[in-house]
Amino acid sequence: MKDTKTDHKRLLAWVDEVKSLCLPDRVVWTDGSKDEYNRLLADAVRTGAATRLNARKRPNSYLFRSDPSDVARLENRTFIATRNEKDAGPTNNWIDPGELKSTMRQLYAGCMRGRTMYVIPFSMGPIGSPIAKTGVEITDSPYVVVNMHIMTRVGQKVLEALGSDGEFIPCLHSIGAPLSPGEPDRPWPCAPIEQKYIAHFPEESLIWSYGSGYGGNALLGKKCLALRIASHLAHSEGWLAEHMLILRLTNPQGRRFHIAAAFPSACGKTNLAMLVPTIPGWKAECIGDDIAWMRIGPDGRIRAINPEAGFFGVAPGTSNKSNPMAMRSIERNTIFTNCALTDDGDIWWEGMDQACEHAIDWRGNDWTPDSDRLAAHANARFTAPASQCPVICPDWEDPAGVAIDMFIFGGRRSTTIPLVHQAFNFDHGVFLGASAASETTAAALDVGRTLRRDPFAMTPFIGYHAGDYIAHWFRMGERLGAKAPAVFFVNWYRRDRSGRWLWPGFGENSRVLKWMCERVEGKIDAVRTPIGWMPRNGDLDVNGLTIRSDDFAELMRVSVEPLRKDLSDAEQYFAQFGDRLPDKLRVELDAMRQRLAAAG
Ligand code: OXD
Ligand code: MN
Repeated sequence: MKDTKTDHKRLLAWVDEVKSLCLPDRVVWTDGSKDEYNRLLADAVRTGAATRLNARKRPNSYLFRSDPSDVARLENRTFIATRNEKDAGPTNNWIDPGELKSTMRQLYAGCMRGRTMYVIPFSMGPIGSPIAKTGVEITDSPYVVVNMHIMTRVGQKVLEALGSDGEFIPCLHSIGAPLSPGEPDRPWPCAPIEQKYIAHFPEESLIWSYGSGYGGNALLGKKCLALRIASHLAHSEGWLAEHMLILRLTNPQGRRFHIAAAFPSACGKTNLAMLVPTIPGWKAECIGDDIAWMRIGPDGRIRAINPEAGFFGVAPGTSNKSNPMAMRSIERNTIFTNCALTDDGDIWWEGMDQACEHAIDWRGNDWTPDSDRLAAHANARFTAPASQCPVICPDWEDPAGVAIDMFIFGGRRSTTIPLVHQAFNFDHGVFLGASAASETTAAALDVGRTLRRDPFAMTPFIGYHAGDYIAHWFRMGERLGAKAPAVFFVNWYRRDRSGRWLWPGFGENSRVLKWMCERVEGKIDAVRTPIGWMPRNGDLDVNGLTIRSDDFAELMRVSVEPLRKDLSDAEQYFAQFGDRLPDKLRVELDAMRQRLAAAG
């Protein structure tokens, strides 16, 4: 056990309490050093939990394979435990906090026997920044410790900033797999599904997670703290904690625009965050790829920081075509989870640039292209330091954040929603964000696609009632007044009748961003349509792009009938919020209905 380098009484008392409950063999305070990181990974290789990749191919990088039952976030096992069930709202799973704590205390009792309990002081946001929040995660997973090293700022310097009485958010995690004396460990120990709980107690800013070692269930700074608990805090303190990338775009004249954009999982958020513009003279720099914390600054504008320090990205589909900057970010010092291992000791996944003839798949079995299984799990991940991204913005860690010029919402829609439209005003923008939806599957074309309503891409991450959350966005708009960012809605995924994509996407999306910037600058007019402002003929720069004019017309088509159906689907969804649905949303719904009636 390392010497404890804090005299923070509440923290020490909590660590003692958890130790007495979970009964680990030893307690280690993580110091955040390179040495500690390397030592933990060397141990993981020695015990068979990880494979060190070929250092000539991918220096200082490792591959972990999870248990097949522990591969993703578990929305059904994620709980918002508020005193009053109504406060969790219809989009969250609720259990009474007393009952949940008593169930989980029984699971935690002795759950770290035979293991080391790590105490990880971490900061979300630059250490000491007024926008940052401190958390302390207690875990019995070395995999969690090394991932937290990359995804957050960890260790002694956080304790120093915390001082002897600073506020911290306690985050308790156990994989739920105690070891009896002499019992051999498994490469990825975890508890059975029915014992897994990802529990949030927002009224006391407390997180308890049990049974899963994977991603958002276990790296508690990310979805649990930076979104669910932070969204609850943001609601009461008057700021925003959002599932958004942050991007800086610079036009050929040197004017900078800052964009915060929300898309549901698997809609290309990381790709847009690291966009390489195809239009001459434009430059894009990444500030964050998943989470934005935003406050109104002294100048009355909304300013955003990325609270994370790394990328926990979905690997399959990432390639030099879809995201060259992500490929370069993961060339070294990266942890891979559930990717395939090639014969020359590198990683591989479906959608990578080069084909693979033979590999060991994510379950540890031989794999060839003839296998009827995927080589990498569809939710295989890379964990890489943000500082390794070649297009990371030089001031991405500025504690003051960047002033946001525009919000973008979007989803995966094969029909109905055009490539781009702009909200008439901020309230209309809140309506666009609130009614966002995305297709959950791209299986058979135009049959069996299910549409999931996902307000602000936050459904799994709102730590309180979703109706109150929408009302909070309207209130932020009232406070921002004329300084509120412009709001846009995009759909990169529209298809023609045969299922062919109509828009090339990736770097070409810069053309759409250029139109937005010109709108923000007030340089160009737009066409008023029932859903919002859209580009006039010739305003969207398609120079050098081979796109057929009939495809372009289809991409931009606004048809009343499908939009009416979409509106009624949204209304049915909103009905579940009852009297917590803000009046302003009802006003926007009525206005949209009237505009469609007038157009039809
Ligand atoms: C993520 C997610 O892991 O949104 O970022 O699921
Ligand atoms: Mn995400």
